This record gives sequence, C-alpha cells and structure tokens, in this order.
Amino acid sequence: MTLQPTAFTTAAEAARSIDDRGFCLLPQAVEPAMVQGLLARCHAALTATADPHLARSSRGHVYAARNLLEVIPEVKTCWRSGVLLETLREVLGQRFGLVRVLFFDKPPDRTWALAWHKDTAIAVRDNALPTSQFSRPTVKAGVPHVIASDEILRRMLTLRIHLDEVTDENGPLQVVPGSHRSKTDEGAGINAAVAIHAAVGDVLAMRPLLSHSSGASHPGTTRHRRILHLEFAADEQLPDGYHWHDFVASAAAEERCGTENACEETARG
Ligand SMILES: O=C(O)CCC(=O)C(=O)O
Repeated sequence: MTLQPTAFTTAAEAARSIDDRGFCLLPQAVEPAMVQGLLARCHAALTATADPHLARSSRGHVYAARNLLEVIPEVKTCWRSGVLLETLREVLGQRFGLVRVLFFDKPPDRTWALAWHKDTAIAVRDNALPTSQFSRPTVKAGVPHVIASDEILRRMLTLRIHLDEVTDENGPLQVVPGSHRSKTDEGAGINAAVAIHAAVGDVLAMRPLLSHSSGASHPGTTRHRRILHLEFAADEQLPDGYHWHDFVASAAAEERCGTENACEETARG
C-alpha cells in the first residue's frame, strides 16, 4: 500500500494522525527555494569535507551523514515557521528542541536497504554515567549514544524533509501504522505496512518508535533519494544527569529564556 500526501490543513489534524498512527505526511511543508538552498548546502558541505564519518559510495557520493547541526546551519531554522513549527508545538509543547540531524541518500550507484527497526538511540554528551534509564552505550561517528527508554522516545518527533521526489523507484520508507507506542512490538504488523511516496518539499513527521524499513532503489534508476532527518525532543532535561549532545531550543523556549534572563537582570537591579 502507498501513502500519498493528504492535505493536513491544521497542525491539530496532523497531531491527531501522529497520535493515532504514529506519522503523517505534510505536503509542501518546505518551500521550493528552501529545498534548493538545503540541497546546495548539503552538496557543498558533504563534498568538501574529508570527514571519515561520512559514508560514501565508490564514486564519492555521500549516502549517509550524521551530526549535521554545525555543518548545515539552515537545519536550525528551516522548521521555525508555518505548519512545521505549529505541528512541533502541537505534538511536543512549547519547550521542545532539535537534538540530532542526519542526512540519507540512495545514490544510483550505491543504493541500500534497511530492515525493520525503530529509532531508539539518542546522542548524549556523556554515555558512561551510571543509569537505570539508558542502555547500550555506543559511539556513532565520534558522538556518544545510548538507547533511551520508551518514555523519552514517546516525547520525541522526527521530521524527514524530502529533497527529492520519492516513488517505488528510489526505495521509499515503509512504515507500520500504529506501531509507535513501545519497543516491544518491533517486527509486528508488517503486513499492514505503507510506503511513503512524497514530492519534493513534503515532510514526513513520525514518532521514533514507529516501525520502519526501506528497500533498495530499482536497478538502473537515475534518481537520488535525499532526505534530511531532524529529531526533536519535548524536554531539555534527561534523567540520571544525562544531557542531550545538542539541544537547539525552539523559538518559544528561547524567547521565554530571554525574558527570564531579562527578568532576573531586572530583579538583580
Ligand atoms: O531513510 C531510510 O530509508 C531509513 C533510515 C532509517 O530509518 C535509519 O537510519 O534509522
């Protein structure tokens, strides 16, 4: 089954779909000029750098990159207006922040497939602290990660910005509707999976616990499948003294913080 964009006219409708099914597709949520800017920035950043943490094809195409917050500064702002900001606020509340950014491509000469899984790893500053909430510390591309509890993952939302059209030809993401509530049902319900077809500028909003997979692109295709994957969390604080590796506060949180600082300064005289 294929999912075509449904016109979610309000963030409240989008949030209801995310609550019920674990995802929704937001058509044309990123304007063409912004998509062009992001593509140009990704191309410049990912071809210029000799960073060994980038995954490259034999022809030098980057097909996966992590930790893009500093490399592509536009990812800190491209969601700060319109339906993306409204949906993030509706789902995560006012104090949310951007915590991790990845890039995926399926270059024609180096396509790939990914088995069914849920996104359970988060990037933290120090993954060696004693904890009952986090497990399996690892280092991915030089950044410490841990597996987070369902409680934390249920308060996160991912936006996948489509920089290319996605059809059956270039390995669309498949998702299992309703599989977003816990880690325990991994692999269940794949008979009901839907493929996410998207136009350039469409954004898939999905819970990290939603079961997902993707197949290889068709042989002979000339299509890339470039996606910026932005992960957001509702809360800046983590348990057991852990800290997000990065937390780029939403405008609302920044404004409030600014006001609080101003208030503190006024109170201090
Ligand atoms: O973009 C895709 O096809 C899947 C990427 C993904 O789910 C992941 O790396 O966890």
